[in-house]
Amino acid sequence: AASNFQAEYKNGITPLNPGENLNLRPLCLEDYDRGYLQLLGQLTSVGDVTREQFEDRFNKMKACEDTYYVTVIEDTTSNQVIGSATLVKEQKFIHHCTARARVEDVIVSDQYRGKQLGKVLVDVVAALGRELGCYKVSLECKDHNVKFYTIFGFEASQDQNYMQRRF
Ligand code: 16G
Repeated sequence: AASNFQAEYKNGITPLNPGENLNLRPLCLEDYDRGYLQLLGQLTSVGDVTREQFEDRFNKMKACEDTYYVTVIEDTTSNQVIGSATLVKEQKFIHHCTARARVEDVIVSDQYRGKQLGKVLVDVVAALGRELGCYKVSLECKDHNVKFYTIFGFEASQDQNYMQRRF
Protein backbone atom coordinates (compact mmCIF):
# COMPACT_ATOMS: atom_id res chain seq x y z
CA ALA A 1 0.00 0.00 0.00
CA ALA A 2 2.88 2.35 0.78
CA SER A 3 3.54 3.04 -2.89
CA ASN A 4 -0.03 4.24 -3.29
CA PHE A 5 0.33 7.07 -0.77
CA GLN A 6 0.01 10.46 -2.40
CA ALA A 7 0.75 13.13 0.18
CA GLU A 8 4.03 14.63 1.33
CA TYR A 9 4.78 14.78 5.03
CA LYS A 10 6.94 16.89 7.30
CA ASN A 11 8.68 16.03 10.57
CA GLY A 12 9.11 12.33 9.87
CA ILE A 13 5.40 11.58 9.90
CA THR A 14 4.25 8.79 7.60
CA PRO A 15 0.84 7.19 7.22
CA LEU A 16 2.14 4.10 8.98
CA ASN A 17 3.76 6.16 11.73
CA PRO A 18 1.38 9.06 12.37
CA GLY A 19 3.20 10.41 15.43
CA GLU A 20 4.37 9.64 18.93
CA ASN A 21 1.78 7.73 20.95
CA LEU A 22 -0.60 7.73 18.00
CA ASN A 23 -1.85 4.45 16.62
CA LEU A 24 -3.61 4.05 13.27
CA ARG A 25 -5.91 1.01 13.20
CA PRO A 26 -9.40 -0.22 12.33
CA LEU A 27 -12.30 0.79 14.56
CA CYS A 28 -13.11 -1.73 17.30
CA LEU A 29 -16.04 -2.21 19.68
CA GLU A 30 -14.11 -0.78 22.62
CA ASP A 31 -13.86 2.57 20.83
CA TYR A 32 -17.31 3.34 22.20
CA ASP A 33 -15.48 4.05 25.47
CA ARG A 34 -12.68 5.91 23.72
CA GLY A 35 -14.84 8.80 22.57
CA TYR A 36 -15.41 7.68 19.01
CA LEU A 37 -18.97 8.97 18.85
CA GLN A 38 -18.00 12.24 20.54
CA LEU A 39 -15.35 12.61 17.83
CA LEU A 40 -17.96 12.11 15.11
CA GLY A 41 -19.98 14.75 16.92
CA GLN A 42 -17.36 17.26 15.81
CA LEU A 43 -18.34 16.47 12.20
CA THR A 44 -22.11 16.37 12.38
CA SER A 45 -25.06 15.41 14.54
CA VAL A 46 -24.69 11.98 16.17
CA GLY A 47 -27.41 11.95 18.84
CA ASP A 48 -27.56 9.71 21.87
CA VAL A 49 -26.30 6.33 20.71
CA THR A 50 -26.32 3.65 23.40
CA ARG A 51 -23.59 1.03 23.67
CA GLU A 52 -26.09 -1.55 22.46
CA GLN A 53 -26.97 0.51 19.39
CA PHE A 54 -23.30 1.08 18.66
CA GLU A 55 -22.46 -2.62 18.97
CA ASP A 56 -25.40 -3.59 16.81
CA ARG A 57 -24.39 -1.14 14.08
CA PHE A 58 -20.72 -2.15 14.35
CA ASN A 59 -21.61 -5.84 14.00
CA LYS A 60 -23.88 -5.18 11.03
CA MET A 61 -21.10 -3.31 9.28
CA LYS A 62 -18.61 -6.04 10.08
CA ALA A 63 -20.98 -8.66 8.69
CA CYS A 64 -20.86 -6.87 5.32
CA GLU A 65 -17.67 -8.47 4.14
CA ASP A 66 -15.18 -6.22 2.34
CA THR A 67 -17.38 -3.12 2.61
CA TYR A 68 -16.76 -0.88 5.64
CA TYR A 69 -13.21 0.14 6.44
CA VAL A 70 -13.51 2.46 9.42
CA THR A 71 -10.01 3.70 10.22
CA VAL A 72 -9.16 5.54 13.41
CA ILE A 73 -6.20 7.15 15.12
CA GLU A 74 -5.97 6.54 18.86
CA ASP A 75 -3.91 8.59 21.25
CA THR A 76 -2.50 5.79 23.39
CA THR A 77 -1.62 8.13 26.25
CA SER A 78 -5.22 9.30 26.75
CA ASN A 79 -6.88 6.20 25.25
CA GLN A 80 -9.02 8.43 23.08
CA VAL A 81 -9.91 8.11 19.41
CA ILE A 82 -8.84 11.45 17.99
CA GLY A 83 -9.28 11.00 14.26
CA SER A 84 -11.22 8.88 11.83
CA ALA A 85 -11.97 8.31 8.16
CA THR A 86 -14.09 5.61 6.57
CA LEU A 87 -13.78 3.91 3.22
CA VAL A 88 -16.93 2.28 1.93
CA LYS A 89 -16.65 -0.13 -0.96
CA GLU A 90 -19.69 -0.56 -3.18
CA GLN A 91 -20.04 -3.54 -5.51
CA LYS A 92 -20.97 -2.82 -9.12
CA PHE A 93 -22.07 -4.63 -12.25
CA ILE A 94 -20.54 -1.97 -14.47
CA HIS A 95 -16.89 -1.91 -15.53
CA HIS A 96 -16.75 -5.71 -15.56
CA CYS A 97 -18.30 -6.22 -12.15
CA THR A 98 -15.88 -3.93 -10.42
CA ALA A 99 -16.36 -1.80 -7.31
CA ARG A 100 -16.17 1.86 -6.40
CA ALA A 101 -15.32 3.43 -3.08
CA ARG A 102 -16.32 6.48 -1.09
CA VAL A 103 -14.37 8.38 1.54
CA GLU A 104 -16.71 9.28 4.37
CA ASP A 105 -16.77 10.92 7.78
CA VAL A 106 -13.28 12.38 7.86
CA ILE A 107 -12.68 14.08 11.18
CA VAL A 108 -9.72 15.04 13.36
CA SER A 109 -10.37 16.22 16.91
CA ASP A 110 -9.92 19.98 17.23
CA GLN A 111 -7.00 19.69 19.66
CA TYR A 112 -5.07 17.56 17.17
CA ARG A 113 -5.40 19.75 14.10
CA GLY A 114 -2.22 20.83 12.32
CA LYS A 115 -0.43 17.53 12.93
CA GLN A 116 -1.00 16.16 9.40
CA LEU A 117 -3.44 13.60 10.78
CA GLY A 118 -6.23 14.38 8.33
CA LYS A 119 -3.68 13.90 5.60
CA VAL A 120 -2.63 10.56 7.06
CA LEU A 121 -6.22 9.34 7.33
CA VAL A 122 -7.31 10.32 3.83
CA ASP A 123 -4.06 9.08 2.29
CA VAL A 124 -4.54 5.70 3.94
CA VAL A 125 -8.18 5.17 3.03
CA ALA A 126 -7.70 6.42 -0.54
CA ALA A 127 -4.72 4.07 -0.99
CA LEU A 128 -6.87 1.31 0.44
CA GLY A 129 -9.56 2.00 -2.15
CA ARG A 130 -6.97 1.48 -4.84
CA GLU A 131 -5.56 -1.64 -3.17
CA LEU A 132 -9.05 -3.11 -2.95
CA GLY A 133 -9.40 -2.83 -6.71
CA CYS A 134 -11.94 -0.04 -6.87
CA TYR A 135 -12.04 1.75 -10.20
CA LYS A 136 -12.63 5.11 -8.52
CA VAL A 137 -12.93 6.68 -5.13
CA SER A 138 -15.07 9.72 -4.50
CA LEU A 139 -16.15 12.03 -1.72
CA GLU A 140 -18.23 15.10 -1.03
CA CYS A 141 -16.86 18.03 0.91
CA LYS A 142 -17.30 21.68 1.72
CA ASP A 143 -15.79 24.31 -0.61
CA HIS A 144 -13.03 25.13 1.88
CA ASN A 145 -11.81 21.51 1.89
CA VAL A 146 -11.57 21.13 -1.89
CA LYS A 147 -7.92 22.17 -1.96
CA PHE A 148 -7.02 19.69 0.78
CA TYR A 149 -8.45 16.77 -1.18
CA THR A 150 -6.52 17.66 -4.34
CA ILE A 151 -3.38 16.51 -2.46
CA PHE A 152 -4.54 12.93 -2.91
CA GLY A 153 -5.47 13.29 -6.55
CA PHE A 154 -9.15 14.08 -6.06
CA GLU A 155 -10.51 16.61 -8.53
CA ALA A 156 -13.83 18.32 -8.93
CA SER A 157 -15.73 16.70 -11.73
CA GLN A 158 -16.44 18.87 -14.77
CA ASP A 159 -19.74 17.26 -15.62
CA GLN A 160 -21.00 15.48 -12.51
CA ASN A 161 -22.81 17.20 -9.69
CA TYR A 162 -23.22 16.10 -6.13
CA MET A 163 -26.96 16.07 -5.44
CA GLN A 164 -28.89 15.08 -2.39
CA ARG A 165 -32.39 14.80 -1.06
CA ARG A 166 -32.65 15.15 2.69
CA PHE A 167 -35.21 13.30 4.84
C1 16G B 1 -19.17 15.55 4.90
C2 16G B 1 -18.40 14.23 4.93
C3 16G B 1 -19.38 13.09 4.82
C4 16G B 1 -20.29 13.17 6.03
C5 16G B 1 -21.07 14.47 5.97
C6 16G B 1 -21.94 14.65 7.18
C7 16G B 1 -16.15 13.76 4.15
C8 16G B 1 -15.21 13.66 3.01
N1 16G B 1 -17.40 14.17 3.88
O1 16G B 1 -19.77 15.71 3.65
O2 16G B 1 -18.70 11.88 4.81
O3 16G B 1 -21.12 12.04 6.12
O4 16G B 1 -20.13 15.55 5.94
O5 16G B 1 -22.68 15.82 7.06
O6 16G B 1 -15.79 13.46 5.28
P1 16G B 1 -24.27 15.78 7.13
O7 16G B 1 -24.60 15.34 8.51
O8 16G B 1 -24.67 17.17 6.86
O9 16G B 1 -24.73 14.80 6.10
